[in-house]
Amino acid sequence: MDGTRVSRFFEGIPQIAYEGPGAEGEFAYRHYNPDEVVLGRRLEDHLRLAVAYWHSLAWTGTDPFGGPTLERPWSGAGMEAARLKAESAFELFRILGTPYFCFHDADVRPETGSLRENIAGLDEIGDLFAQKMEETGVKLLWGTANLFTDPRFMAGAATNPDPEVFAWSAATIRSCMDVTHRLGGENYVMWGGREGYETLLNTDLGREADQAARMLGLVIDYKHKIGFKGTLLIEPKPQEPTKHQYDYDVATVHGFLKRYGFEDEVKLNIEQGHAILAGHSFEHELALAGSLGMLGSIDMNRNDYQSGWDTDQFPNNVPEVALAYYEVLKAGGLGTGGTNFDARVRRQSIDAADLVLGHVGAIDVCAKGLKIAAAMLEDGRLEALRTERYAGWDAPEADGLLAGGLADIGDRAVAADLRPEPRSGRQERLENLVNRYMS
Ligand code: XLS
Ligand code: NI
Ligand code: NI
Repeated sequence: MDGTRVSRFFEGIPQIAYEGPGAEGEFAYRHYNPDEVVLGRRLEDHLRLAVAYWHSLAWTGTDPFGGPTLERPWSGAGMEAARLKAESAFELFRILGTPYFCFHDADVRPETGSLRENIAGLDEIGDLFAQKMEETGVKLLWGTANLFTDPRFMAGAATNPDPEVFAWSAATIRSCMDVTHRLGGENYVMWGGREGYETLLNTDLGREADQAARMLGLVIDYKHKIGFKGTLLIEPKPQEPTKHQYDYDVATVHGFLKRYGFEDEVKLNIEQGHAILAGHSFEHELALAGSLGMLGSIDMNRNDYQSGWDTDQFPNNVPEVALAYYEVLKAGGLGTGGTNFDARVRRQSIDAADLVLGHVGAIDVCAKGLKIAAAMLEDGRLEALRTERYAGWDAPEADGLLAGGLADIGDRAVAADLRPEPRSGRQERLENLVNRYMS
């Protein structure tokens, strides 16, 4: 193993430590003190930060108009490069002090065109991960299968018109669940990849939904068969790569799970950028998942509000992140989930320092956001005002007024000559209150 190439790449980059808001240099955490206790829990245990292998190790900087810009010592095909990439990954985790990582099979092993060899490559890197995890204490937040990059998946995986692709996908998912289980992964994620359509002219929507449900049923059975105790998570996204992705948003996935009876088996991995693409805010998706009892984990990033595609930028908007964590805290925290940085540096950010500092800034934004959210919750004024808004429903008169059927309620309302008084929703006052926590 050419460890010197890895250390040369990260040369001059110190291990990042908490130095407080007054820190002078770039290579420091100003807000992320893992041991700081917030609402009775260490910050590290609230956030459960994870580095995404695909963006931070595997991505080469390509875009639809240009080739690779990010030259890494571990770039290249073959198992030797894959092993070097794994060494580099753990060096990055050490520098950042992040407790978790996430990966797809295709991020960590070469694509060989043979199922047998792909699985063998994954298993070999899995062994290397096991050893590095043992040495460093870094843990696996989730594993997942890449069922979208190779051309065999161009018409989907589970929803493909070709049953052989379904079988290939099943074999791949099984191998990814096996390695996730073996590494003590705390969740297993299913993002729809190319489960969607480009044109309705060649697509049977009903059949494809049944195929997706069939695969999910197999995954759930297998999870129980192998005794995997982690959480199964579906990650909604409305479009990209397909024109219409079936797992559009939280509400759509919830409907799908209910329709096939899987709602108690699966939770949701919610990504900021995907929420924006679906025409929602991040906090909307989180609040809805929270109210459904389905909030599982978050893919933290930010999306460009003008672009219309998934820009996967590192988060840097503290008020947005604070409102997101407010919903997370209200839902009782992340449970087995965490904060996975599904985010990448821009393709001109070619230096090792860019890669490291992209994470550092994002981690501080999350730390600050979570602390603001905790302060809002602890202070209680926002929740008190919300409760007060619905207080009428808890009054005994409401029970009397609303008893019985539509005709009973109607008769009573007419007899009482009800004239409900409009009351302010106080939005501006609530927004002003929220802004007072943000500084
Ligand atoms: C793509 C998704 C993907 C999932 C994992 O848009 O965010 O990265 O998180 O397959
Ligand atoms: Ni994601
Ligand atoms: Ni995404």
